Amino acid sequence: GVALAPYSPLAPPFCCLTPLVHIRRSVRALPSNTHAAARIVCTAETSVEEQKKTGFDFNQYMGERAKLIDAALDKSVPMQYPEVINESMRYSLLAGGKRVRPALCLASCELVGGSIDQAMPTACALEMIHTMSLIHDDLPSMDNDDFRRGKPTNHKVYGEEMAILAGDALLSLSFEYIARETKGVDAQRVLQVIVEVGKSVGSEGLVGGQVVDIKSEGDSSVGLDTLKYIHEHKTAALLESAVVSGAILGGAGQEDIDRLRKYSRSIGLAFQVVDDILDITATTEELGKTAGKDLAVAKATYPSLVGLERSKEIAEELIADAKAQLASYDPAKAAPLYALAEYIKMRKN
Ligand code: GRG
Repeated sequence: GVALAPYSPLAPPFCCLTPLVHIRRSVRALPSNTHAAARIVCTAETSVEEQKKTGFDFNQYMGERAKLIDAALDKSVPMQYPEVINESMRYSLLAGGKRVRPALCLASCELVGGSIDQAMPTACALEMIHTMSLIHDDLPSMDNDDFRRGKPTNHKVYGEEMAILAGDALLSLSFEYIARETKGVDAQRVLQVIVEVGKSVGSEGLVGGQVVDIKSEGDSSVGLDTLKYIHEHKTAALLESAVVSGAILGGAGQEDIDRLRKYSRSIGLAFQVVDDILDITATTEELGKTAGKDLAVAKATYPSLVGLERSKEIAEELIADAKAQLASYDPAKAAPLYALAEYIKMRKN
């Protein structure tokens, strides 16, 4: 694979801050090139092939989008008293990451005729929520992980108390941010977005998925239905609310919303199926987080239940279903969502 979008992972002026006072001795920093690998990585062949077909340069597109998103995120959490919590929030929020959820939100908004500005506050909010879920997921009481996005996890740097609070503060800020910063969108639509995002985070979304995931650990009777529930809630729900929120903010009618919801459900499940595959096929360096974790804790995954080859076919089928939902749009306008779906299938990290 090749790194497709090399750009500065941490926005100034905080790129020089190294608040590592709480790092335990056992934590070794990953090699310095890990950070670039924690961004958009695809196979060279695939991206070239896709580009020839569509004339759309996904690499360039995501590089530009991530720069815009990173700049907006940088502004969203200012450094102020008590500094340590803002530093901890910024540490994880600006630690890189592929920015798939905000990119989906912006692309969906533009597809239905909206602008980047209309969707950017929600795009930032989605990344805040995603980041807080990663911070909490990595805690010793959950997955107990040392590395995320190629760096020591939040609690390894700031301690558990601060990591919990940083997650809480990011979650709270996300909803405040949508309500406070969304401009040029009818208030009713902003409310609709808050409901959509809220639903995708709580017990009907991420939290519900995480609960069933935790309860299923070590249970060898977990089957495909339970696994699908976990994946659809823990991972797909936020991707769905990213796409659907973008469409709502861009002024979409019900037909477009329904179509894009179907698209997002397919890419959402595919995203986690690919995650399951990468856990056994990619290295810790490539992933920027510990590889082989699912196998180590005997977690049910698509490869463990249906095998690696069938898992790849399922991802392929889901992405084909997603792309089919875009058939009625102008191909040039749908190119970003089309390429994002393709990327989710081919991604290497
Ligand atoms: C949401 C209130 C609230 C609590 C959190 C811990 C938890 C409840 C849920 C876990 C959610 C979780 C960690 C799901 C995994 C989703 C996933 C596939 C993450 C990896 O996403 P990428 O590959 O990561 O987009 P980057 O780092 O690129 O952003």
